[in-house]
Amino acid sequence: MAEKKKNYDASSISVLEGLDPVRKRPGMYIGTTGPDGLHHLIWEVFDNSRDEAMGGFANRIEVALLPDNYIRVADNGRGIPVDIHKQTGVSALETILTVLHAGGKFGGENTGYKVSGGLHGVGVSVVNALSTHVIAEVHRDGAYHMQEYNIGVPKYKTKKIGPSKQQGTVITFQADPTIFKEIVYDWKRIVTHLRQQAYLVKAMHLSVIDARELEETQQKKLDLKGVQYISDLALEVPHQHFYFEGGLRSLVAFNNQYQKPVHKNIFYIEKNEVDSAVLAVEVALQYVDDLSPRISAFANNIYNPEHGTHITGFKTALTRTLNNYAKKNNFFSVKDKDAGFTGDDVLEGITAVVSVKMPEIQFEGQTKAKLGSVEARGAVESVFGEAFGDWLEEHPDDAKAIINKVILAVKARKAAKAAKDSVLRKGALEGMSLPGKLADCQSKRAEDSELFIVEGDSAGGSAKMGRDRRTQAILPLRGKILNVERARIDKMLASEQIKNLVIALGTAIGDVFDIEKLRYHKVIIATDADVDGAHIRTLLLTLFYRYFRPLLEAGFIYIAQPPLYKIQRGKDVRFAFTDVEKFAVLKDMGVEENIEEGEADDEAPEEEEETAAAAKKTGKVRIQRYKGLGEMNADELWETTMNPEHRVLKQVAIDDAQMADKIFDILMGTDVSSRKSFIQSNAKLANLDI
Ligand code: 0RA
Repeated sequence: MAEKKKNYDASSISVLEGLDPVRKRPGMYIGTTGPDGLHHLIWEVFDNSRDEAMGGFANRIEVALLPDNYIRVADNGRGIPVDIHKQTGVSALETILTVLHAGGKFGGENTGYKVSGGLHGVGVSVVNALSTHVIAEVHRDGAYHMQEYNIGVPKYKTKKIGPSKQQGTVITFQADPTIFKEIVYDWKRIVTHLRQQAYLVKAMHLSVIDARELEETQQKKLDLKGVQYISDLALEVPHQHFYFEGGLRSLVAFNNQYQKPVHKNIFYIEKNEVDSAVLAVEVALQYVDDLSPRISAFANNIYNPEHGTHITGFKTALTRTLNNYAKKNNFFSVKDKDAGFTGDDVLEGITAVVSVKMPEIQFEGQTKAKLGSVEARGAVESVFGEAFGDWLEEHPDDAKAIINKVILAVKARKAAKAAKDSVLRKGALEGMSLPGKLADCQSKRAEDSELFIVEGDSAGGSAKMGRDRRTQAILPLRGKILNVERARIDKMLASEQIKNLVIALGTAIGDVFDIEKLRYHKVIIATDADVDGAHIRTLLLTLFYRYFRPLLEAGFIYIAQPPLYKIQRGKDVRFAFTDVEKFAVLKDMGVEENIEEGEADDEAPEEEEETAAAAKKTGKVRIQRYKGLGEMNADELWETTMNPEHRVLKQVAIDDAQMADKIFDILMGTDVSSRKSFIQSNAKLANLDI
């Protein structure tokens, strides 16, 4: 690609520091040495290539997962400089890879585009320090250069291998297993993160390839020397390609793919060089037929799930602009003195993405979840407000549809408020005695207490008998709970089931929600391993997602994993949680034949005992498939599902709030056809994996 800005050479690197501190305290640089930190290595290397694309110097990036846990990131940018750096006396390439903070000092004034995000942008040298092996390849000025490193130490000087017609950088690294607890890359997570990144750089070709497992014939093709893109080798492996001409506009369209838009056109504005503190503001939005807002915020391409100053500015401008437009175009009745939209009214059903780029950036807290820089607020407010006002004037059909949608929200708000006030103020929840259905635990310390939400009265009965009553409380749920996705708080609390649950949790709900009052630090959903069970679980997760999100964020919500099979041979009783485990158990018992399969609810209990007794004598193996929790007796339920020493719990995490939101939308929202196709295509997945 053509060079745009002033030429850069090695002399601009100024800060010098070795890599020892990184290996001593990796957490300081990449957060954790768990899965987050491991994946952070990829983001770190990718970010450099992405910045090269954002600057207009590259338009193609490839991230490849290779055998032996190698990760490879390639781009067609300018190539990392290879000339000798004055201060270090070694190549700029070596300096960037072996000197802490050196990478970040490129860009800024030199290139005018690179913006540093703090945790991101710690530099590729950190990745080098935490890798057993790194290969850096540079195609630049007609030549192909290379250098390798072991745990951050160069194996040889940067060397010129030969001529090259290509241009760009390829970084291949292998994370150090003595640093990371476990080296397992999560394909889904990588694809999700990179897709999101692809939206942030317009018209960038981004490929993600999973070439970890290759057949022998394919393996031969994988001689990487001099090859810039593995995609070009046409391997038969999983891969994804992302290319979004419209940038954030495409992201809004993607977020709305399962929704019903209330107007046709997506609003979009991009403004560069807003003022001295803000390099760029970009906003896209479209309203859909839904109640909740979905706003995604980015600062320097870092996703901010907790929003911050840019979103504050956005909301202020949104409210003001829509009020002005409605007033000017006589949408408000003259008689109504209280006419006007509140901040909440204009957010109902909005899908928006706001992105800012700043040379100096401040986040609140360690995780970069919330933008703190004050300048972002005014910049977004003025850039977006002005552009959105103009757009409304130029798109009267869209404007009218949006205003009508907001007017509907106002009406609903007034109706709901009246109902909610009566429910909440009258103390329907607070001070109310615990529901009779709840078998509470003895402990009053939330840290020690667990609440099992159990499907059905019969399983509830077994759970009550089998539990450790000191710390385990049981709340049986009868049948389906209300689908809360589209219901308002007032309607929800009219449901006995939900009211019981809310009272049991102790936190109350809505404006008066208080996580400090939570009565259990483990809230465990225990439903059957069938379609109904999956549905109830989804409904509960929707409820938690919509109204008790802090509980999800704090990691208080779990899903019990009851076994699928009981396998018995004489006195030898074992449980299997998957089909694979079942076969392993059978193999371990030394049987592949002579198996008797049974289902408890086809047989009377006496018969079952007889069969078991017969099994003891003949050495026959009996396999029972549990259709529901209710089929287990109290002891079995305790032993397999409730006993903290043996049970398996799956913690529900909102790793990616957007992804969870999407699944709930599909499963619970208005768009019936996409729900159908989602359920059909995911029918085999037993767990709703959010
Ligand atoms: C420093 C200076 C220049 C480019 C880069 C670094 C650079 C780094 C990475 C990391 C991955 N891909 C990259 N591409 C470029 C500017 C070089 C110039 O002015 O020619």
